[in-house]
Amino acid sequence: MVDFTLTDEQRNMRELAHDFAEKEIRPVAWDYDKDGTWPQEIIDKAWELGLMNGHLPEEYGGPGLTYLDGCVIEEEIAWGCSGIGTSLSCNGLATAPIALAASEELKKEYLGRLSEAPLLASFCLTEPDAGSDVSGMKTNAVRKGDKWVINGSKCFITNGSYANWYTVYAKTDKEAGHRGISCFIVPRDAGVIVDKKEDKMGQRASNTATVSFNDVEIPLNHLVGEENKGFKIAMMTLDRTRPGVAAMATGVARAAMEFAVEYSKQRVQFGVPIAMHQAIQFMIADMSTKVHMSRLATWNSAVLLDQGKRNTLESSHAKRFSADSAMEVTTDAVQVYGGYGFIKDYPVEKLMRDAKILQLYEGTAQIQRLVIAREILLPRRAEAPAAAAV
Ligand code: COS
Repeated sequence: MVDFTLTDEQRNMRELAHDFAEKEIRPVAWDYDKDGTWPQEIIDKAWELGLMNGHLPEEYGGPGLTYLDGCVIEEEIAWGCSGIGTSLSCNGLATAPIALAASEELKKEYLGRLSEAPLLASFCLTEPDAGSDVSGMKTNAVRKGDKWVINGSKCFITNGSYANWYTVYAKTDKEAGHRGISCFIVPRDAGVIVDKKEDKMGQRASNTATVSFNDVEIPLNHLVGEENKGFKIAMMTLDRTRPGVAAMATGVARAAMEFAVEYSKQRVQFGVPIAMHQAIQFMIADMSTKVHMSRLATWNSAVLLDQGKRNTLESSHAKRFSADSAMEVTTDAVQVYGGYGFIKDYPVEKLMRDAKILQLYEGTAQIQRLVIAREILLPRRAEAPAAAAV
């Protein structure tokens, strides 16, 4: 049956998230953006209310929400502020590889930590010379006695300055390309260095840092999954987290559309509210279609995961379409505001800046197209169900 009717429980969750976004996030979002303020207070409150770590399985102290539940929550939070939303949801990215492939011992310890306190974890894949091309990474891990020794540097790491532990990808076989990458858990206190906090165009309340590993030693059992199987773990992780980014993009687009609708009813030009002009009506109509289609694509990609199916194609469809739509809708919202839209006193200027990163992080719009093209031309879906052991 094709049915996207939310259950009573999902509607309640959406209401809780919306209420939180409206009362706790919106009133401070533009101030936090201005100064790039770290939203620790909001993180603590969201954690208390169960608006973080929804994905954590019940056996490790989490609520075990579905992927669809997560998308419903993330759209509302991003409607409030996608920068704060990124800070709140990043644990999902760091923990997906652990839930997929880590030993029971690691899951208990590291997933358990996030259930017990409002702590953060970061996902460390990108490097200065290895963004889209994951296999080009230089960070390496070498086995020495009863330790792994990690050396290298990761950039653009969300929550990097504040993370309690890091999911780190490193080369364990330099000659083997993508088949020579492994995944590790690195606790912060193992000696992780946080080098640089980025000063960003948008989503300024989120923290983006460079983290480095200089002879950082971790126990052998901190390898996640099998040695040299990290690339697949990373790809399977992104299949699971791109729906969340698509949901955030839907929230940003929806917020921009709502502001544009309100403004168009108040702003009078040529003797009538500008909403009476067809030029504006068509922009509003396109915004509404894009928000609607973004949500449908997002929910579809999440539901496939909840059904235990591989969603690589749909996840990239959702991420690509929703992020591009958020950029278009926020740009048009600025257009509806006219010159005022370009001024920081008006809300849509921030939304347009915030939208840009949605087309960049967790795989650029071009990488999503690459994945889509490959899935169409060389379908792999039969080969690997979503929950396949890595
Ligand atoms: N699920 C499971 N396995 C997957 C997979 C997926 N979604 N996607 C690829 N794989 C597997 C392939 O089946 C292949 O397996 P074999 O080793 O058995 O042949 C292997 O992974 C390599 O796949 P591929 O040849 O497609 O790898 P490429 O090096 O060409 O890279 C892209 C593919 C570009 C899609 C990948 O590097 C990517 O997603 N880059 C963007 C990374 C990103 O999003 N960065 C953002 C930072 S994270 S916030």
